[in-house]
Parts: sequence; C-alpha cells; structure tokens
Amino acid sequence: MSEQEPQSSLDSLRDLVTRHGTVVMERCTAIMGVLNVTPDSFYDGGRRLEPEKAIADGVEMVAAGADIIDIGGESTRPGAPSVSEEEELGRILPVIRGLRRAIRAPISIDTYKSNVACAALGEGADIVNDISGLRFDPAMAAMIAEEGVPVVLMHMQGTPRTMQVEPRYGDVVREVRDFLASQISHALGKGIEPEKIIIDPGIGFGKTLDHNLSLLRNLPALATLGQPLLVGASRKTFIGKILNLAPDERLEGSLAAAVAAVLAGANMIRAHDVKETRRAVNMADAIRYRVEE
Ligand code: 7PJ
Repeated sequence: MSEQEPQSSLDSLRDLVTRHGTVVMERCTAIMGVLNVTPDSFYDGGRRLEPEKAIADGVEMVAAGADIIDIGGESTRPGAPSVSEEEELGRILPVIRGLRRAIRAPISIDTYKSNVACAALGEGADIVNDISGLRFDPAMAAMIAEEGVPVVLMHMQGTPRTMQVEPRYGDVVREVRDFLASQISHALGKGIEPEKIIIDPGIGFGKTLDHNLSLLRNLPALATLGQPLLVGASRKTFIGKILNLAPDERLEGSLAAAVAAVLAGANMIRAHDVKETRRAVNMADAIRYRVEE
C-alpha cells in the first residue's frame, strides 16, 4: 500500500500484522477456521480427542483457504462445564505446538484466561480471541499489550452460564456498539496498539434470534468504529431456529449468514466449514469490492 493512501476508508483497513505473517483484509475478507479441541463443543466437540487429528484438520483448513486457525479448549455453549487452566492447556498446547510446525498461517487462541493465552502465545500462537472482550480476566489486557499481539474483542451479555437465560436490551445495536467502543478505549489505555484490535458482535452470546438478526442487519454501525470486524455465525442456534435444522444441517444457513455479513461490512468470518465458506465469501467479495478497471 502506498504511503499517500488514506487508511481511514472502511474498505481499506490496515492489514493485521502477526508474528507469523500478515492477514490482508483490504478488499478481501479473511477466514478464521474454527478448530475446537473439546469433548463438548456444540458442533465439532469430541471430533479431535487426539492432537494428531486436530493438527491434520488445521492443515486441511489452511489448504482450503483459512487465513487464521482459531483453537479453543473450553466449550462456551450455555451450560457447558467450566474447565481448569490445566485441563484447557492440556488440550490446546500439543495442538498449537504441532500446528505451528505444520502451517505458516497465524493461530489464534480462543480463551478468556490470561495464563492460558500467555502459554499459547509461548507455543507459537499469534492472536488472542477473548469472548469476554477483556472483561473476565483483569490481567488479560496488559499481557496482550506486553506481548504485542492482536486481540479479538467480542461482545457477550453476561457469562456463558447465564447468557441465554433471558437476553435483554433496550437497543441491541447501540449497546453492542457502545460496549465495543468502551473496550477499544480500555485496550488502548492498557497499551494495545490500535491496528491490533479486531471487534466482534458475538453472535449467539446473550442474544435472542431477533437480537442476532438485528446485529447482522446493522453491521455498518459497528464498522464505523474503524476496527476490522469479525463475525461468527457458523452453525449457531439462530440458524437452527430459522430453518428448523440441527447443527449438522446448518451449512447453507451459515453460508447465507456469512455472505450477508460480508456485504454488510465484515472483514473476517469465523467458520467451521472453511472450503465452502471460502467459496461463498469469494463471491461476496467480488460483489462488494470488484470494480471495472
Ligand atoms: C465465537 C467465538 C464468535 C469469536 C465462539 C461457536 C461458539 N469467538 N468463539 N466470535 N463463537 N470471536 O463456535 O459457535 O462468534 S464459540
């Protein structure tokens, strides 16, 4: 990118620089592949009890077009049992270690615990994906600033245990936007660089079906915060409610949501089905960004 080019336009966000490569989000949407190594995640739980299987799946996701692999070791579905740091680390560290040797793409770690995130970064992870948006662990922001790595700030109402009991908002779009704005300020205050902050409305985290649809419809209001915008709708419950389908039948609904998100301003899509999402998102990117010479 030339130096004269302004960085402020929403369609020319800065690239995301990580320890293992740069994720380009200027005029193309990045894909974050979901690699859960839990026994109980709602869709892919129990599929990767051996690290070798998880590593092979991560390699396959990169070959299918993932720009980032997001590794999670604790299910955050409503009612899932919490796991100790030791248990979480035992699940993720062998996978991060092996995957780091096998792929060049950046690895993100889906955790809200600073000790887990820090150990993951030590094994070669590159990005911290904090579903609490720096709310749950007071040591998280300073650790991320010290390490100089990018962070995903996600919105969630409440905690995973309580979030779906009775989600309530006056104006969901305004409240999610205000929360993200305030957590961006908090992150900056702790010394995290502005170009390393990604924001995420947290589809399904303390939201009803209508809250999720409102957020997807109003992504432009979140894009105006000026940070790269990540959306994760893949195989979530709201798709099941609309289509009356179980998680393993939600591929088409997930692709539709991904395309809608890209056309409304998302810069990164978090998805379980990388090959299919890459194709759908490439079509959306052409519609969104391609102009005749
Ligand atoms: C999300 C996530 C999401 C970010 C999960 C699932 C539930 N992290 N972790 N955004 N969802 N940043 O995989 O469906 O939407 S766990």
